[in-house]
Amino acid sequence: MISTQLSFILSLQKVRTGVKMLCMLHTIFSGTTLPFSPLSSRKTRVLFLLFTLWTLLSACASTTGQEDQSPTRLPPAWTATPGSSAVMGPPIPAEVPTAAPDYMDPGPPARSENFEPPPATAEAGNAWKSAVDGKTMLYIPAGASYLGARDDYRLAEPDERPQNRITLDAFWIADTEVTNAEYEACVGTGACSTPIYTGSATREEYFGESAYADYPVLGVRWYQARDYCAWVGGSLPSEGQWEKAARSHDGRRYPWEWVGSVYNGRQEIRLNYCDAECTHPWADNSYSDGYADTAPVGSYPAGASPYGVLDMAGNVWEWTNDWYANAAFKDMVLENPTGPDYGLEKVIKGGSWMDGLNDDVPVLFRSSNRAFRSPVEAYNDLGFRCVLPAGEP
Ligand SMILES: [Ca+2]
Ligand SMILES: [Ca+2]
Ligand SMILES: [Ca+2]
Repeated sequence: MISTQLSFILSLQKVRTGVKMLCMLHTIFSGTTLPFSPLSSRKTRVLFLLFTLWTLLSACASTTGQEDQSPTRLPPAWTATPGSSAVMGPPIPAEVPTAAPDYMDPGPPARSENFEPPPATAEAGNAWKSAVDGKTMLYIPAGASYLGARDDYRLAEPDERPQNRITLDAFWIADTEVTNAEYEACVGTGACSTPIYTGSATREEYFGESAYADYPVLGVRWYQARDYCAWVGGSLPSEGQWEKAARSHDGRRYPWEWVGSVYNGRQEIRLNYCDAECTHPWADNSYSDGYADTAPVGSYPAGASPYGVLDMAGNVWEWTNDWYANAAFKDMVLENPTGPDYGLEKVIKGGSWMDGLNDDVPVLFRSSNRAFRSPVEAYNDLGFRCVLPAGEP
């Protein structure tokens, strides 16, 4: 405040000095003195006041201009939150992308008019048949289970940690992956679209071929899998639901108890993986599961989970409903978790015919293993299965 008054007085002094110098110059060059003393007449005072006012306004305008060029001013993309002095990063876009720009998602179809809700309660592992696709659904009771790998399991990856104790409502899950014949029936009603790829890794014709009717459908985007599950009246499983169906409530590492081999005690192999038939360099030549590519669904009863769910390890990877995030298990919702709100990839589970063993151990097929794929892409080692809520949805 004091400095403002000082500068005002100084500017007045400068004006007075300027007027006096003009008068002196006039006297020197004209040889005559002015007929009035500067600032003595009323007219001159008015002129003087106007001149002072103009000087002050000019000074103010130039000060504002200097502030505009100040380096402390925020760049346009960085904005302060209204009502806060904190400077935030670039604003998060209001529209979070859920699909590649070239894919227009029309949204899921209505469920089939044949839909009937499954029973609200049953015993663990009880079976019920869907009236829409004829699929056998198995009951997974409500309660606590584990999601993620134990801290002392050194072969697990960081995105499986920390292990969480979650609780889930009861639900029903398909006993096997969705087959070509089942998916074809959905396409026939108009609720589903044809797979992006109709061949498989080793078969030129696969989808639509009667020889492969009972094999898992391949080449479907996440959005197509979602649509099929909407048609049967359910959804893709959350990662929590998928993992509980695979390893039960006791948090075992695989759907079965590990006894040092991919065979059970009766020499029955538990899964379709990259075995002796497989043509990849990492093929395991010591065992044979009978298939170099996908196998008919439910071919490995020795690999059933405690609830009787089949192919939760191997045959094809399976889409889940959840977006993938590396740190999804840190500070997660523990009751009916549904994963991050958004992401770029979807979580897939279980491993496939293309994946091998590590030193005779099916490490990659552990139920807590997580991988991720783009929801708008389709793959020849990835299928899906659906879940239904217990009782009326
Ligand atoms: Ca195989
Ligand atoms: Ca599988
Ligand atoms: Ca992984």
